[in-house]
Amino acid sequence: MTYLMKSRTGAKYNVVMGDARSILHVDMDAFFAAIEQRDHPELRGKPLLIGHDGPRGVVATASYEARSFGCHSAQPMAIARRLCTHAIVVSVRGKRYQEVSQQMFTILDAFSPLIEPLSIDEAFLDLTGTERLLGMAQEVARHLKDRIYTELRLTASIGLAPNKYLAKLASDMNKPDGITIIRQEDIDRVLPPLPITKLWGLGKATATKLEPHGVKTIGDLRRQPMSWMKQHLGADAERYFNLARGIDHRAVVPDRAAKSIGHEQTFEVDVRDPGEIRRVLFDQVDQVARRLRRQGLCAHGISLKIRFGDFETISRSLTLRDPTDITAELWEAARGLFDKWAQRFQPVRLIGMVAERLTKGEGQMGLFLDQNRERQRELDRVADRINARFGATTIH
Ligand code: TTP
Ligand code: MG
Repeated sequence: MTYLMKSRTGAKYNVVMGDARSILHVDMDAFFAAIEQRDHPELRGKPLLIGHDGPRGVVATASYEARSFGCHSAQPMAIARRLCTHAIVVSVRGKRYQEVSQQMFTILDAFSPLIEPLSIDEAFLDLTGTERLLGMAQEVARHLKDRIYTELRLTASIGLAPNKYLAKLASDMNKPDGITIIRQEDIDRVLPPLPITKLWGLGKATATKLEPHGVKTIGDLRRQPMSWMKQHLGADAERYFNLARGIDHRAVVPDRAAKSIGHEQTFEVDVRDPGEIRRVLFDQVDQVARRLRRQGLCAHGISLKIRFGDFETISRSLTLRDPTDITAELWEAARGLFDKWAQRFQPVRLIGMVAERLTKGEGQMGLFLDQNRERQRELDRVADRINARFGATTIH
């Protein structure tokens, strides 16, 4: 439990008891749309639909102006356009959003060593024990939002809570541009009225299944005994039982503990030009290599993921002769795999690259006697420094 206390001088500080944690969840507001409005002032204040404007097009996200007409992510573009006839449709600029995402994560790095990325625009930060260094969680949240706005001209919403589930729930409660705190003592007031789909992982299908039993809200579910839960929710019963009571012991797992680091991109239409796929793949390798180096990791293997328009997905992988974090070496391996596959190229819907079987990098210890490798490594270091100062894709 965390209590807020006031000292005689009026300064507030946290008294943490037991195993109480302080978890922050940050989620950018209308991320792709906000970037477009920032980069193109003429789009500000207008309803935007980001996505491909074709018969098969889907909305990636809608600006808040368009959301008031009922437009939202994953909606067919044709339907969104009907709901908001004056909306402006803007194509997805994946590379740009990745760049801004990296800048956002660089800002987060200053706030906690324990950062778990959840998606392109959201992350958990464990702030437990950082009060003396950074101030109280609320102040950290405000400061973080200010930094994001000052440096990126974008707004984020933040949730603060004793665990991951509640923090994520909280960040969604006052979107956009909000800070929401759920304290231990708020749980029994905040959770019961919410629909059960607010339980992490519980989808519409399960909700529809439970509805005939009179279970619509988290409060309804809390009234069911464990035997009922087991009967209707099977292996997930215990997890939902706990979540419904605001209990979630999962740790914030930083990226560096990740077993793999990857990037993938879905195209709006199938890409017929192998050269274009190769360019996208190069960017992915570059980003992955940079993340490996930032986290002091080397990959023992890589794999490519390729999906076609009919959703068939194949993968190709190889083990590297020496584990590496060197861009040129990872690219050589990825390019080799790709070119071999591309001998019988067919149009591609999604391309992805993953660095696998990661270990703490040997690179930093200067064990490499191979001069050529040392030179590559120095080049990467220079590029990383320049990119850190001037933004993500200044130099390859
Ligand atoms: P979200 O954080 O879910 O959505 P958002 O940032 O646009 O809006 P908000 O958080 O304020 O509700 O997703 C982040 C980005 O990921 C989003 O801008 C576009 C992309 N995205 C898709 O491409 N398809 C999807 O189905 C979803 C949900 C998101
Ligand atoms: Mg978001």
